[in-house]
Amino acid sequence: MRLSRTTAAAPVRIVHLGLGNFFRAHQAWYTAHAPDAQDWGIAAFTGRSAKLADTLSAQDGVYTLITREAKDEFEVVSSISRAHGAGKHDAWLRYLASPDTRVVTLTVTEAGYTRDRDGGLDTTDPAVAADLTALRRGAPVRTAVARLVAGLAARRDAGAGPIAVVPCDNLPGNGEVLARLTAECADLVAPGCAEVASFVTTMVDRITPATTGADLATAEAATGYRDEAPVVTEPFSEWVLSGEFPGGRPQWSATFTDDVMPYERRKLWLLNGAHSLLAYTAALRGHRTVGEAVADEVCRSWLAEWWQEAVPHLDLPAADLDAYCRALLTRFANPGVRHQLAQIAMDGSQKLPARILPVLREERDAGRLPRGAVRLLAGWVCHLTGAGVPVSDPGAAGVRDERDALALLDLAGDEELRAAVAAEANRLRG
Ligand code: CS2
Repeated sequence: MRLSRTTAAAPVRIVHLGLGNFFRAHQAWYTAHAPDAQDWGIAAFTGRSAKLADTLSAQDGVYTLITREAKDEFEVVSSISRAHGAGKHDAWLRYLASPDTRVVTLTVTEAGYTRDRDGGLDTTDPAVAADLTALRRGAPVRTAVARLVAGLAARRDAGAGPIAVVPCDNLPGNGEVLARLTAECADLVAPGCAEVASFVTTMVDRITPATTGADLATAEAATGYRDEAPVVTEPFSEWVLSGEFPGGRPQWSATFTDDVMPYERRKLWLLNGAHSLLAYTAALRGHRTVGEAVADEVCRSWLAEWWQEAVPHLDLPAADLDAYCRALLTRFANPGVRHQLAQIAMDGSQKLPARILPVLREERDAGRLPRGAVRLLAGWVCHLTGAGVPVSDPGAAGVRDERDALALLDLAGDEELRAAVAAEANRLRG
């Protein structure tokens, strides 16, 4: 029997860009669990391929969330009322121009923000340049910022009222980042349209690996129906938000605060930084998943070293941070979540600045050479130069050695750091 919807779909009031596993384990799940879920349906658009939208549409938007630890728990999540492929530009514009829509959420990955080295809109990126031309002609666009600007312009022209824009990617100050990019894009093609948007900054967390064929079989055996797109995730989840929702929002069971930054830095440095460290270094010891890596005491000692460097730069009580790191080790060791190092290794040039640079800079300013950060960078250099998991990072094309790699992070001038990274990379290569 095929999975299908058993309750009426909620009216669409949220539009999402970046329909994928993380969104389905996180924001869609929070929305499904809100006490007013029946009022807040989601229209979710994929970022590129329409495949997942087609698969979900064939089962009325619903899917199975498999929450894994020692055993599996299965639940059907039904907050996605409509799923659309990325190419459905007119549908996107219609939702954005509707007064019923109150919130736009985004999960487009770090690279999806198409920023230049200064954090502004990268107008030299061919996809961005093509979209700017298309926006001037009112033609369909593909990049996230251009899609948002097209939608906001349609909303402003329709007089549909203000809307909250909620980026949910691992970037510090993601609300401010997206506000800047949107304003820069709007200035070029539709001045003033971003005024209808209230940008919300968020920290999001839930470890969500790619789904495997075995997961489909497990879900079918346990539930008795066939789901072509289940999602596996861990029990832990966290969502911290700061900003205004002028048109309302679901009663999400999340943390609302004035300042997301302390949570964001804690998560980006301690969790994501640790992930990247393992993705590049543990792979050199033959491991393929985060779970395998943390079963190796050498890798655990590398994590401890990085955490010891990062923790003193965080503005949260030391005991809480200690507990946070211990909990991370348990989360990383979760036997049910087979999180591939290759998945985490992708797009390092976009991910590493948020994950290690603030700590590294402060350590260097204090005259120290932090070994954990050096090891992470050395692992990344090994990865980019052919050791470890395969490279998938358009932003790091053409890197030949540690000089090229460090230049991507604006660290090229630090000769002492370069030498340390080169020496460590040699050690890691064995
Ligand atoms: C990971 C994140 O792929 C990656 O880069 O570090 O996706 C991580 O699993 C999530 O941020 C956890 O919330």
